[in-house]
Amino acid sequence: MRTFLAVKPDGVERGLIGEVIKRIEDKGLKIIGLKMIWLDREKAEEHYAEHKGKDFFNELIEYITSKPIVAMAIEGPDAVPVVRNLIGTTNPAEANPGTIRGDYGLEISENIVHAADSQENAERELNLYFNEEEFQEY
Ligand code: 3AN
Repeated sequence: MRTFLAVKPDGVERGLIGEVIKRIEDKGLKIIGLKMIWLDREKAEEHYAEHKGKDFFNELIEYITSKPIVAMAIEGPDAVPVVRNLIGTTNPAEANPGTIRGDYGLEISENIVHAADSQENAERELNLYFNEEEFQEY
């Protein structure tokens, strides 16, 4: 199974790219695609389309486009739920210690990483950031 993860602007700025990669690799998951990109507003709105209309939408788009992000395609058994468990719950203040958000975050608006929450969203998000031929199968 494949999933999509992104280190968000606060994670990039704080120098947590390596820490996130380490946890994914330590778990035994395989990174098959990796790139740093600076989202424009249009692409950011497409990514977060499900949140359009919510009161935090504008703040979310401003934040996700404020600095580069690091996008990853990850492969492994049950990659979608396994990566969701690695990152922890949306609100870092409530996320369990041992998870990325639990160990490094405090604010819901700056929660370090994003990961797809279903197989359907994983495929949608992977298609948004990668072309199939960019994946390295090894
Ligand atoms: P997750 O990132 O755990 O899948 P979502 O999809 O519910 O969580 O939310 C997407 C992003 O929107 C979150 N990572 C967070 O940055 C932001 N967000 C969600 N809920 C709120 C909120 N109540 N206030 C501010 N930002 C929020």
